[in-house]
Amino acid sequence: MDSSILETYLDCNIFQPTNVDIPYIKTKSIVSICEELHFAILTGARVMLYGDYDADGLFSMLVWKEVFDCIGYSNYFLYQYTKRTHHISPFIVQQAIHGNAEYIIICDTGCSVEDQNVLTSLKQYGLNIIVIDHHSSKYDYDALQREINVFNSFEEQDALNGDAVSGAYAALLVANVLCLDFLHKPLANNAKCYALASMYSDVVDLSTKIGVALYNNVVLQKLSMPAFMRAFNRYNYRIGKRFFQYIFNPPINACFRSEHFEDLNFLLSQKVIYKKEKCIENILELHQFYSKLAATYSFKFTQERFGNLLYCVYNLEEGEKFVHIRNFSGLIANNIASAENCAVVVLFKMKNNYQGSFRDPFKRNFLSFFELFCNAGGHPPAFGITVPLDKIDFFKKNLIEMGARTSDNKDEKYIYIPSECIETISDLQIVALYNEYMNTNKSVVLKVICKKVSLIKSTSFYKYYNVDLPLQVTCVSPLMRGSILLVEPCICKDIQLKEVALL
Ligand SMILES: [Mn+2]
Repeated sequence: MDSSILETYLDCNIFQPTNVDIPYIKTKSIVSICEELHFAILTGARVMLYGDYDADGLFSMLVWKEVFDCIGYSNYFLYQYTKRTHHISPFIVQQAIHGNAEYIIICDTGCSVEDQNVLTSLKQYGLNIIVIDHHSSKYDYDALQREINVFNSFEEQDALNGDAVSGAYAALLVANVLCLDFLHKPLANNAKCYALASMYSDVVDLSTKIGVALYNNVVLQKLSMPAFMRAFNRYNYRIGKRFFQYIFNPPINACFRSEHFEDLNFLLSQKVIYKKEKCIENILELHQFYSKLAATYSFKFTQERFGNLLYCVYNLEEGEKFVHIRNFSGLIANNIASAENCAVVVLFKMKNNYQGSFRDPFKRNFLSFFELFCNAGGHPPAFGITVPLDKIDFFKKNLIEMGARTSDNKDEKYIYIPSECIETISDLQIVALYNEYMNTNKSVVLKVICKKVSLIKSTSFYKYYNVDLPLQVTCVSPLMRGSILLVEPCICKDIQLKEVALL
């Protein structure tokens, strides 16, 4: 790719070399898991799959399902989601026994102190346990490795060049060694699609070497979607950031946050998934319902402004009709943050504590500050918070200080490129691809001053304009000559230029 003007704006190293192979990483722990699974497969043992209660956990489970389907191994079953937790659910024990499991692959959880009881009882029933996780934990990893077969990509990040991966990608790395070295069969393409989906759902930086390799493998090779994924793809998007961030991941998240598992469990039990499936319809409606509910709740919070920080609280009564709204604090914080254009703390006051989320639209690192005075975990500009009832004054005192020090946003939300830099479709392609990798960093937008504008067509959602760029601009707001516009090159069906803001 040669575009010298773009090189001055973008870190073009990300494109070089064109890296499309799923990394082949063979740690001692991965090899011993593969030996165990290889033996299970050779002896026809019954395998149970378990994933954490979130999109990444589900996708981890589906990585293994797809790997087994692809090699023609059918003696396995999936955990049925029951009651939400982020440690291994105690319900795993009865399901394992009831399903006659001999092996269990536990994904996206399992390494923490709180998991040890369940692991012990599984062992007492004679089950062979495999844990694949990517979370840091206070439990001693060496000790855990002596007790069970475990690969934790966070603990073993040196083998991954220091880069982070999602739970499902960690599962894929293990499956890759299993398929290449032990089974001598190709790694399921569908499994790669789920691993990629999880990098977006778990907000793990995709612009790393290992991340770019997965993206390229799936997207540049134009892999087709697994049926379960395709069932959600009503607007025929291509696999990419937009599809995962707007179409596929949000309804899946809604199932977990609303703790509504009936439709999801049903779909997971099906051999064939039809596009017009009623359960898909239900999940999409559930998502719509909770998006609207979150938007409504956004106005119910009392707001206090500390400098450039907004502090929002809502008292969740015990008889509250929609108790699960407490799991949507991230969505509410997003709503408020984008309306107010500032960093936001959103807290639900509950019976025993406050819990909620922090969001910064400018993607600054606030997590390390919050960790100093409260229980916070997640990603630097987007994380969850819990505060005990009696610590709220201390928490507020810290917010006030932080607010006073938080600068007005000299920091920009995007990387801006003047639209004159874009001459050809291939320039746009470079920017669009760059944006695909940027799931945790700022994306690139073109600043367009409309010297000429002509409306091409208009639908109920969008207007399409010609504005002196190699592609039409998709816009919600009306444009006229002299309008100043920010547009983001992205990939939905093809490359598109989507309006970000009308200045
Ligand atoms: Mn995860």
